[in-house]
Amino acid sequence: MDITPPTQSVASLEGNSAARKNFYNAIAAHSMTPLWEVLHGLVPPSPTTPCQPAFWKYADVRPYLMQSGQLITAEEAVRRVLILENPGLRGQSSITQSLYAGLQVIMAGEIAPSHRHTQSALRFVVEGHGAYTSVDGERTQMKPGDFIITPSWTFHDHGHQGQVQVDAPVVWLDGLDIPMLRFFDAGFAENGTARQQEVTKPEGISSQRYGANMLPVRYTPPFGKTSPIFSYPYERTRDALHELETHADIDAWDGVKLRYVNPATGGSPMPTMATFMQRLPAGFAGKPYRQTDGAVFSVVEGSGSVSIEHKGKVWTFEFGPRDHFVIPSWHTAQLQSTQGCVLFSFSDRPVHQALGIHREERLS
Ligand code: GTQ
Repeated sequence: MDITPPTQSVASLEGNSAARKNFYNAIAAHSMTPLWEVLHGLVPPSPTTPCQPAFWKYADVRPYLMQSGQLITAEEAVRRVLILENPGLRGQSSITQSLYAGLQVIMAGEIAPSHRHTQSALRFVVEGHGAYTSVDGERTQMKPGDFIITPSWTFHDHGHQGQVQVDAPVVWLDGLDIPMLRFFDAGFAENGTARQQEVTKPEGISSQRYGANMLPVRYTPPFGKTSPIFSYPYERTRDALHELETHADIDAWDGVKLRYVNPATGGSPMPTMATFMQRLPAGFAGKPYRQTDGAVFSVVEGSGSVSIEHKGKVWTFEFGPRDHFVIPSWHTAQLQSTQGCVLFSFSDRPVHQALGIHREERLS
């Protein structure tokens, strides 16, 4: 058997570039393209996200939120939101490749009409009092620091019960899995038949039924893979973090960090998004870490800084209350706080975990 390799020399192969171009053009007409030209980018040695570290200072953002309140009503806008668009993903309404974030503002007396969609939503209340959200016939009051859920395909509307022209607007962070559902082409939506859905249940009933570390004996999940609790009030989260800071070990990377759970499963509150609250004690200088799930942060209390490093480039954001920032996938982050602070964050970690692709490195 002849095992001599093909005799074409490297030099003559290089002379092939015109022939290759012709070949690529020929196959392009048949909707084909050569893998060898793109292979390295398709399976990179480590994540190469276009998502950039980004920072929104609330003092810069707030005046625009208030201006939007003069330009359009919540009713006309349906949702009066300024999208926090990642500078590396402009035009895509995305804060990371898989996640959407925006700041929604509702003025006293306004209503954001009822609709539902397959996209899951989280609300993290940033400022103001008097707003509520209704989900599946139950109203939940929104207070600063509360984490509230809108499960996939449940009718929801928002409102502000304060006195028109008197009470301050309410602002919350919306976190949705919009880019993920767009990727999967699995988005459906419809409007409610009424502006506001009928309130059919007493306020707080879901917390009483599912939120006391107990479940009904014959529990069936009311919202599929999503937590049966709509509201995780800040009061309880804050107390837990405060006690843990005083009486438990402080993690060298995270400070004191808790994840919110679906009480029926112990898993994340929503199938696509994990949510966290952490406290950095005063004088905390965290060790560096990186993880595949890019994360969006909302600063609740206190101040500090985050330093983000990637491929020799460094970003440093000095943050205070109501500021927002993003740590992209596989960027090395280090948290620091002189005064102490509380940080809310969310990411697409449950999806990474479901797929068995989640990676985390805690560096020293
Ligand atoms: O409140 O239903 O920021 O449907 C984006 C899409 C909020 C909402 C957003 C939405 C909503």
